[in-house]
Amino acid sequence: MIVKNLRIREVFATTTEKTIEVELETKKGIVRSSIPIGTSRGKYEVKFLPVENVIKKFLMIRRRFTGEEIRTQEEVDSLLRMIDKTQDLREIGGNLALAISSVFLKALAFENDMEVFEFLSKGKTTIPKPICNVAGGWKESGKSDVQEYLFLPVHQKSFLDSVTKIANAYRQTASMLVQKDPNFAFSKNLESAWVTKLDIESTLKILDRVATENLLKIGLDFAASQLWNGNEYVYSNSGLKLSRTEQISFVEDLTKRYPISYVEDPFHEDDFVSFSTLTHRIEPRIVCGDDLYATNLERLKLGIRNKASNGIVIKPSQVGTISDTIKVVNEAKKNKMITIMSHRSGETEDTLICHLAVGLGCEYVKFGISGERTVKINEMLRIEEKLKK
Ligand code: 2PG
Ligand code: MG
Repeated sequence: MIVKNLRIREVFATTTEKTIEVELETKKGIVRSSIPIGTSRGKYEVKFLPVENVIKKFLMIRRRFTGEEIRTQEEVDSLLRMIDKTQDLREIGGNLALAISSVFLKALAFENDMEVFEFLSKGKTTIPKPICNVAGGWKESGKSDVQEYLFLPVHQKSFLDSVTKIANAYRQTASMLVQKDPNFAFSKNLESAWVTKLDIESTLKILDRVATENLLKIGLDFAASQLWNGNEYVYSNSGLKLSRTEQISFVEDLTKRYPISYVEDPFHEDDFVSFSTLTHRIEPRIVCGDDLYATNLERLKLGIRNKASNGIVIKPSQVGTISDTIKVVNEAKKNKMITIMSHRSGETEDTLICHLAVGLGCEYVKFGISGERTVKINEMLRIEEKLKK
């Protein structure tokens, strides 16, 4: 595949911040890739450079690709790693690296007349299950105790069936919040989840009823690096202040009293030991690391050695290239960990993560359920239809 042209432009993310879109032209046609923006970025992620800097960097490195013949994803990603030798891609920016890496993945699939998920998958694939953010708060809308309250299916008949149940549950959650939360005003946060400042127990009582009625389970993303003040976990709405060991017992107790089957980042991003204790105590529930691993192979290996968790959140924008993303998914799968391909709070209409999730055989996809998040949900439905043929 010969690169005829490679272009960049500024586009908007759903947060109204600017991000980048890279466009690749070959004899076959044009494909594009745009990059999401995280709000609570983990400290182990690759560096995200401001759009103006990225454009300058792009103009400097574009000639390394244009006119070249590219045959594999590895060629693109090793070239990127040769151009920027820093681990965290601080020279060109993880956002620029991923835009280039992923646009080449799309072009290579296109060149082979395949959809990206088909191009990536080896043999038979199954559709992942959805985990959807339905309520919360956080930086953009005032803190809630837990960054995200999520719903996930118990068993999956089909992706469509699971999402239908979650969508019903999402609407019912709003009806219950109207009754129980005097401040509830149908506001939505950056991921189009309902904003509530009810404390954790009151929120879980509502979600328990709704989940049970819809045959769903509850997930919690504590994003606990944001709760940790260096000494204890501070929950502003409940007024709780918990030590490391109290936090372990607190989360364990919640999972035993409510139908919670998924817990993300219950401890700050350096506490492998508490992760390991909790995982051991509450298995087979999923305990997974997002900021803990930052989709980084070395961090994942550290987690595996410590038996820190049985699940890992995968965000390509945390690591910067498609090849690195694939390595992390494969290592996690080799160690029987559950992989959850996830959106970020700032998204674009790009649906690549759907294809990566299916093509790499992830067990779950984590999206929002409402608003612009339906772009991803609907792409999953198209893929599901294709898989059934
Ligand atoms: C998370 C995400 C997405 P961010 O913490 O899991 O839901 O947020 O945008 O900060 O990656
Ligand atoms: Mg998270």
